[in-house]
Amino acid sequence: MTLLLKSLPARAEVWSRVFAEAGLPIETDPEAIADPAEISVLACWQPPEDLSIYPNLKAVLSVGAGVDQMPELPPQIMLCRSLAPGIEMLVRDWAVMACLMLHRDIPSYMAQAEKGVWQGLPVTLSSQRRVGILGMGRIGKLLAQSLVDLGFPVRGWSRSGRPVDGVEVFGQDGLDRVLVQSDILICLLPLTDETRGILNADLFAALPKGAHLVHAGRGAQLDMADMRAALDSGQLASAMLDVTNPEPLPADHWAWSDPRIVITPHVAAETDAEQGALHAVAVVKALMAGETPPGVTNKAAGY
Ligand code: NDP
Ligand code: OXD
Repeated sequence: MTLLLKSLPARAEVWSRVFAEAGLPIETDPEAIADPAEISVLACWQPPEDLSIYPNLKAVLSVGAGVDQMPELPPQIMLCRSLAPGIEMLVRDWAVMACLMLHRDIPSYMAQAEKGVWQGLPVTLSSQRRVGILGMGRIGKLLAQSLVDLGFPVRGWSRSGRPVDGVEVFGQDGLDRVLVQSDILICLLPLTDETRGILNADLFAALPKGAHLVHAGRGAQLDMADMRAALDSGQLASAMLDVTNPEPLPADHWAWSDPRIVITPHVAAETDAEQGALHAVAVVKALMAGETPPGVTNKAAGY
């Protein structure tokens, strides 16, 4: 059972070593494959258009947490995502930072700094700033724990409404109950048919006036024009975005120079090569044992 990795040479080197240590075969150069029928798993960000060249392919493994960049796969091919543990910790760190930056008015202080203004702004206790998290999966759960530890009251929203310690989690029909109590709203949803464009005028209108937005899900979930209108009306006070619509954000896009918005270029997480390779080993071993591989996605749900 051979895994084919489509990635950069530096990553290929790490994966080759980890697979050798695990005693499993790996290919990192599609041109060097003698018999394509030996390839059972393809690890990549995006697969080649024609997968029929690998007639025994069992699974495609995304090297990132998201799978929205993947095309529709034939029904017999599983779609997995990376569960490399560094991913959720890095996004958690980024989202805690973003939440604290908006909580402590850093965009306003950055705007004041541009003009050399030394002026304090009113301070709010974390216990008085309610946070709502859209998406209570691997990242959302970890983030919620950190924010609870910092004293923020946290509510979460997920498809299932599955309970999470210390957090009130609402299911699909509870979105409004989360929004109405979200002074800071954090989006960590996967991009699916149901979540595309979810951060729009209607959603912003359901937030308390002057709320803050943190977005690290996917750019296509955000209507940037609606966000701008909400900022202009004061419905939103500020936003911190790791993902934008479109992506990359063009150099002359209005959002870059809007003092109410802080942007990072989709860098909240990067899959650690070693951890990614170890997860891929676990995927291959599970397939060899006839077990469900870790990180397998629900194709119908889209994540
Ligand atoms: P998970 O699959 O572990 O969690 C997804 C969460 O979203 C689950 O709680 C799920 O509900 C919920 N959800 C999905 N669809 C809906 C819906 N229609 N309505 C309500 N809730 C929904 O994903 P991760 O936490 O690992 O990652 C989340 C996303 O973060 C990724 O898909 C990716 O888009 C983004 N990401 C961004 C990165 C960056 O660098 N900016 C890095 C890594 C990830 P349920 O629990 O019921 O299944
Ligand atoms: C991911 C990402 O999905 O980096 O891993 O966005």
